[in-house]
Amino acid sequence: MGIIKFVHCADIHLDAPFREHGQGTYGDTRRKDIRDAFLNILNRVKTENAGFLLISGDLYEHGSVVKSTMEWLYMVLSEVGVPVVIIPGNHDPYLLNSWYKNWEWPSNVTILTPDNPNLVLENLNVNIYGMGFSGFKEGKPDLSMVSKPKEGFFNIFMFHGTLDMDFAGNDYKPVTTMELEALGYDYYALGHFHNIRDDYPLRNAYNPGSPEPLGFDETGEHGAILVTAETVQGGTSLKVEKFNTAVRAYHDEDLNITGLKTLEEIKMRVLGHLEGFNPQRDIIRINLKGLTELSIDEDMLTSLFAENWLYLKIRNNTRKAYDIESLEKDLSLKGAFVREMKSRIRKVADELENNPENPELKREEEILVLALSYGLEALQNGKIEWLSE
Ligand SMILES: [Mn+2]
Repeated sequence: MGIIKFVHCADIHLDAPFREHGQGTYGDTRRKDIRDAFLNILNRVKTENAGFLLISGDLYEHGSVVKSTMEWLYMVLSEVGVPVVIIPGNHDPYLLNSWYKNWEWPSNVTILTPDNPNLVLENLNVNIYGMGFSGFKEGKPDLSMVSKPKEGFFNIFMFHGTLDMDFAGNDYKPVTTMELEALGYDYYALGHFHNIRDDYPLRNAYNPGSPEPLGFDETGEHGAILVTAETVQGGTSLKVEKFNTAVRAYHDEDLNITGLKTLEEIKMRVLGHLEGFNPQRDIIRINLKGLTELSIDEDMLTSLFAENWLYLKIRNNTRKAYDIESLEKDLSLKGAFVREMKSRIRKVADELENNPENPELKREEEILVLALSYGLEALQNGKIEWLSE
C-alpha cells in the first residue's frame, strides 16, 4: 500500500463562548484565534501533501456556533482539497437539530455517524470507522458494532471518548486499552482530552488535544498530529509527529510574596516575574502565595497591569502572617500555643548555633516554624488552607 500521510486533529471548539472571561472583545479575539489555529492545521495538510484530514470530535460548540462561522468553515474545508473525515463529539453531538444533520457540507467532507459509520478511501487503501457522540453525554459504547478491519487496507478507528480512566459513572464513552486493541485497527484517532496524549499504553492510539488552548488547565504547547504510515515486512510502521498551531499560550503561575512589606514591592515582584512573557501572546494568571500582613485587593492589583495585556489576572491565595510578639503575651489558648512553640523553636535554634550545619536540626526548625503558622491558622479559622492546594 506504500506510504499514507494524514493529519489528525480534534477538539477545535469553534465559537467557544469563553464565558469565564466576561464580556467585551476578549471572547471575539479568542474565537478568531481558534479559527486561525484551525487554518494552521489546514495549511499543514496542504504543505505536507497529506492525503486526508481527520477531525475526531468537538469541531464546533453546538450551543454557541453561529451561521457565519459555519459558512467560513464550508469555505476553508472545501479549499483544503482532500477528503476530510469528521466524527461528532460531546460538544457537537449528532442531534436532530445539529449542523451535521441540517447543513450542506462540502463534497470532500464525510461525517461518520451511527447510520453511516464507515468510509473507504479506495485510491489510498484506507478504511475508516468512526464512533462519535449522538448526545451530550454517553456511557460505555457498544464496540461489538464496530466492523472488522478491512484486509489489505490501512484501518483507522476514529473515537471521541475516554481511554483508560475513571470508569465508574463516566459519561464520556469510557473504553480500555484491551477493548480498543481487540478491534485490531492500525491507528486509533482519538479526541476529547484537550492536552495532547501521545503516551498511551495502546501505542497506536493518539489524542492530539485542542489546537488552540481554551483555558488555564490547557497550558503548554497545542497543535495537531501528522501521521506517516508505511507498509513494512509483516506490518505497518507509524511515524507520528506533533506540530504546534496555537496562537496564544496559557500560564498559571504561583508567586510567593512572603517577606514583601509593601504593595510596591509586590508590584515589582510581579513585574519581574512577567519578564520574558509576551503581553499579546501569553494569557496569564498569577496566584500570590505565602504569608503576608498586607490586605490584598485582587482587582486593584490586576488593574495595575491589565492595560498592556490581552489577559492578565492576579489572584490572592496568600495566608495571613501573624504578629507573634503580641500573641505571645495573649492569655488565650493561642498565647499558650505560641509560647510553647516559641520555646521549642528557641531550643532548636540554640542547638543550631553550636552545630550550624546539622541538616536534621535545620529541618526540625523549619517544621516547627511551619507548625506554628499552621497551628495558629487552625486555632483562628478552625481549618488550614494548605499552601499547595
Ligand atoms: Mn473537547
